[in-house]
Amino acid sequence: MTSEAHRLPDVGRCLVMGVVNVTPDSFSDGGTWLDPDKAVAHGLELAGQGADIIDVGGESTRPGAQRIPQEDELGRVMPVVTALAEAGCYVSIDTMRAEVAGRALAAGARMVNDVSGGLADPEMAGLVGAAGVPYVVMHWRGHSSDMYGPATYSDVVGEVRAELSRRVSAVIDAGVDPSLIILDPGLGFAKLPEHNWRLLASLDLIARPPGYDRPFPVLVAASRKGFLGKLLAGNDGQPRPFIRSDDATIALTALAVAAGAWCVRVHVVPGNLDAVLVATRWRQEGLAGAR
Ligand code: PMM
Repeated sequence: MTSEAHRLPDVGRCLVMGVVNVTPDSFSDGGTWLDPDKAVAHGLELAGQGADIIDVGGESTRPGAQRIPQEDELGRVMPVVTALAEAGCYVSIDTMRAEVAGRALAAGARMVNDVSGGLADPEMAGLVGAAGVPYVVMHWRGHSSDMYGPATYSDVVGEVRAELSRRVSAVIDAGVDPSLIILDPGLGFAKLPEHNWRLLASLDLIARPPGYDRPFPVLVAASRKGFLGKLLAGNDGQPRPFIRSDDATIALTALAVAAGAWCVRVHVVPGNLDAVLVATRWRQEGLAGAR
């Protein structure tokens, strides 16, 4: 283990995580990158466009999705993780399974992105702790087969913060270094559009779950999500198709960075990277003015 493995990536601005979904059914790009060669080429393209991290996932979490066998997930992600890591990319493995995370880390992945925040697999936090790699802990209330059943909140920000606080404490108890934890409000996961918007307007609070004074880095993954399509619905009330919500994603990236996001997870890099650069500069000036 090198000391590099024990630090969060830092490029002096919000990081851009490019998405490579090696799945037949992810909601915006399902099927496009299922072929390993195409997935690798896409990851290299995202990296070439300036993505700091390439997030490789093999299990769709679209609303209603059923779990897939572990062997299928491994078969999808391993060739892609291996090739991208060999090419020098900083690879994050998007999985809820400790076995998949462990195999991906052994193949050169350097970060674990777990949408279940350690809830789906009791072995995950211990594995990540032992590996000493950054760990994205997302707010999650259950598998995507019932995405909106648990989307009931009387105070979404308070409840998400409290539930994240419990996950942070559990993963630290399992051996994860607190300085390697990244929090994610889990937009769309057991969240209706009004919940997503309220959480986005409260990123500073998400960074500080109860019991923790030091803010955690926050990852925002709004790219192409259904709540953007709903906001952009035409006069007929039909949601805008995912593929046409990239400009709205870019707008949201700028706002999230200005609000202090540490990383944005996006499907399209160039416009989002520009938004990150603009908003980082804007934020620096605001922080300098406040001193
Ligand atoms: N959403 C998806 C997949 N992975 N990871 C994190 N940390 N946060 C998310 O909100 C998240 C994720 C589903 O979206 P996709 O189908 O566009 O990948």
